[in-house]
Amino acid sequence: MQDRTYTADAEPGDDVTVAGWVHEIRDLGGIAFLILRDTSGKIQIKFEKDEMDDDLVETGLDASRESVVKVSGAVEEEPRAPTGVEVTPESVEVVAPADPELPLDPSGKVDADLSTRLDNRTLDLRKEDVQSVFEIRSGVLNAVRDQFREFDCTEINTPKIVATGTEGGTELFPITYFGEEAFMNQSPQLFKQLIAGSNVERVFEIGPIFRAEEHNTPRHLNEATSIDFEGAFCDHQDAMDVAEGVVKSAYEAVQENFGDELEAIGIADEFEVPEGDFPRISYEEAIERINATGELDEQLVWGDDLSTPAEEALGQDVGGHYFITDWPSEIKPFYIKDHDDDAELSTGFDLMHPRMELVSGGQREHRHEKLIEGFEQQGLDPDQFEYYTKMFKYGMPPHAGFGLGGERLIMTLLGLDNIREAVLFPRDRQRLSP
Ligand code: ATP
Ligand code: AMO
Repeated sequence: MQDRTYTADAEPGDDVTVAGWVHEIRDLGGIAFLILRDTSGKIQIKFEKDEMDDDLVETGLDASRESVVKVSGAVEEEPRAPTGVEVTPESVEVVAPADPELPLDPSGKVDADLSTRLDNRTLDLRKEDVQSVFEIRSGVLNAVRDQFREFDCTEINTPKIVATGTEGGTELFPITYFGEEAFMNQSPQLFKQLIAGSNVERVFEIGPIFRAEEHNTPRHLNEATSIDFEGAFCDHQDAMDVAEGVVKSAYEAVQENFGDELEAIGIADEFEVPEGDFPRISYEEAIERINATGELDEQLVWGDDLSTPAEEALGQDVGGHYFITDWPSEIKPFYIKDHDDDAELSTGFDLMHPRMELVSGGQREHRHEKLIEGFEQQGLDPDQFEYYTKMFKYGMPPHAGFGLGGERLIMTLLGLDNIREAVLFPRDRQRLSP
């Protein structure tokens, strides 16, 4: 609409046409107000019943909440109006009426449960706090892209329909691909390595990953957004530097550009950009510290994975973002390289937020024979991965990388309780539509 003015741009003295949703109608008798809402904010439309055309007053005041209306008129200063200005209408048109029975209240006065919100996402997104989450999500992905470009990375896109899994055989969604068994990809892992081994050298991808996890938790999705990095001639320390830079860039961008949105979400006062270097704690030290908290029923021993209570205990102890490094080789995947001087210790790392894991990464095994050995040790058939392993015969440089869960980044950054709040249309055990 070329002739349309955003409500936020309406200045006293302007003649404007504004269009948006009926947020609220307040009828005080002789005078009534329609609060019109658009993407930029809200504006008050004033109806003086005795002084205005009856049809115009009726059209405006009979419009049901959430109907789309278009109003033309003059903007005037009015200190009592919520934004300090109001429009005296010359014409009012109902562009799209709304059924008065709304499944949820976009004004936010009546709370709806998450399931109702997700079933009616269009209405849910009309709430300022919900819209703000997704404005911030978009801004975070922009900041992350900019940060990767600063690190000389090329953005890539890899296939999501694949022949083999990489992150543990039980979490694959099988599909039929022209009569053959195929899967939805769990991670761009093997593809990003294949590209980092070319002249492209440093790559990143922001794309969907699919995990057929049966469980229903506040921090797992069946379709998530993975922010992946892979760099040739990088080791695990370099990859940790990149992961730290990317996470910090997200916080900095939000601090710099999204003050109003933080306000709308109600966290402007407590939002902080993480300061200083993220501590790098070895797995060995991590389990000692967790055991020392006394929070767990059973003491952890070398080789144990960290349970959610263990992660939480350590998160509280550390109090900010931190890395866990030097994991036991046996609990990291085949593509993670072991330390040269100790085959029991891997170069794998996780980047943790006090609430949960955000990132996994490590240096990769780039030596062909060792890679094949790693497959066999993990009970995988290297023949199935020949498309990948054979490229390691033609000059595969040392390389390292990581995967960062996009929704976990947003969820922890904004203090959201449930990861589903960070996705427009989440896929979980119970939810396949919308
Ligand atoms: P990654 O995929 O790298 O392992 P993650 O955070 O998804 O990252 P998981 O191994 O899936 O890690 O799970 C980590 C922890 O999450 C588990 O040790 C467990 O404590 C917790 N967890 C997993 N499934 C469930 C579940 N169904 N209910 C509660 N907690 C769970
Ligand atoms: P990993 O399996 O740890 O590692 O995944 C990386 C990060 O992705 C996020 N994530 C999820 N987020 C929401 N729901 C899920 N079901 C889910 N699963 C994973 C987490 C996790 O830390 N290929 C390796 C990465 C690498 O080494 O480069 C990988 O996929 O934030």
